[in-house]
Amino acid sequence: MMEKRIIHIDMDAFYAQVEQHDNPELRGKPVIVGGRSFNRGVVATASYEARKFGVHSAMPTKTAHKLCPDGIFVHPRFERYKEISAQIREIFLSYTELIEPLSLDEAYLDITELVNRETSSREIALSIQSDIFEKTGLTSSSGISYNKYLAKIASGMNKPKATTVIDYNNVLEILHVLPIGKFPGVGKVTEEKMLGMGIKTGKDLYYLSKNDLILKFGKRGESLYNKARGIGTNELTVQRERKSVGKETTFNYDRNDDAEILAVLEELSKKVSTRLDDRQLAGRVVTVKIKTGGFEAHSRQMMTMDPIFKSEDIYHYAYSLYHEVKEQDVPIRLIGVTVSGIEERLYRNMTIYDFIM
Ligand code: TTP
Repeated sequence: MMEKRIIHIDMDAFYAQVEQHDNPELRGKPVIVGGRSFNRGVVATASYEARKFGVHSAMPTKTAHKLCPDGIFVHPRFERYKEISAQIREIFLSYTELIEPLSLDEAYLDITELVNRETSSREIALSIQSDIFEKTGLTSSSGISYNKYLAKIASGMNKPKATTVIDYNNVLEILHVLPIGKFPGVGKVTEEKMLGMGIKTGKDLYYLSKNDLILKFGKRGESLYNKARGIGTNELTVQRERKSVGKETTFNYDRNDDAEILAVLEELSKKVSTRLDDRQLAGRVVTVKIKTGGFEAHSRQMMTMDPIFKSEDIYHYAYSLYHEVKEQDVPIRLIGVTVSGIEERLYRNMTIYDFIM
């Protein structure tokens, strides 16, 4: 079997670059895209000029102001980013249908079939990046490797405007010096924990035994062990259109106690939220359904003001729907909550409310 060739493509400072592209007077300047509300706003991203001041994604706008008082604060224009994202996907599709989008500006492509004696994977990546630039005027970076997580590491290594290959001959050398926080799947919390244990780089990780890692990090220990060694999946999850995300529970006896049932509903809302979050999705319709002890099914649904994904927002709607659908003194055997009207999320660790000016 032929070794897979996976490309990870990621636009450079995406939202900020779009703003600088569309408004030439912003070029070369520290541009900070995000919520402008001084007290509640959050930075979505910053141009490379602003990053020099230490400004970064998910930082409160207030902090960004302090670090970079001359920064130009810009409100995000999600519709525009979505439009460009669609143009980029068209370009990907002109190469292959094996695409796994990760967010608006980021995707894996499996180009194994396109590589041959005349055309290397690097040339294909460069060609995609130059198509993107021609069509949108925007720069991107790409990483190429034999599995997904290595391709992702590679695309981040030499940003911006870079094309980087990780192969068997350089993989350990690269992983050994990689800061632990740069390993995909190692979030802030795990990073802190690792630093506390003296694990600073991929090399430190490499020298821990599998048993030790499993002991300290549970199920993820094995994946961390593999990640230190260049081992990871090369199978893309080619996106299907998702219509809804729902969870339900059947009780082991019919229930009538509101507090008890609502506690379950809250748990279900959390699960739906996690599912949406994993896939960077949000939805506009919440449905609660119940089945009575007599097997009658009832449901109610409600449209939300904005696409939602946080568990407290889902539960907020589910809570009032429950009170509409549940009849007093009629015990139920099943309850479920579903979010539909699904769309891709335009912002990650924040809701639309964080952008209120
Ligand atoms: P990223 O690709 O993570 O970052 P980036 O494109 O801004 O910069 P880099 O060149 O370092 O890759 O995110 C893509 C877009 O998603 C980003 O431009 C803004 C948005 N975003 C948020 O809204 N919140 C976040 O916390 C992050 C990380 C990104």
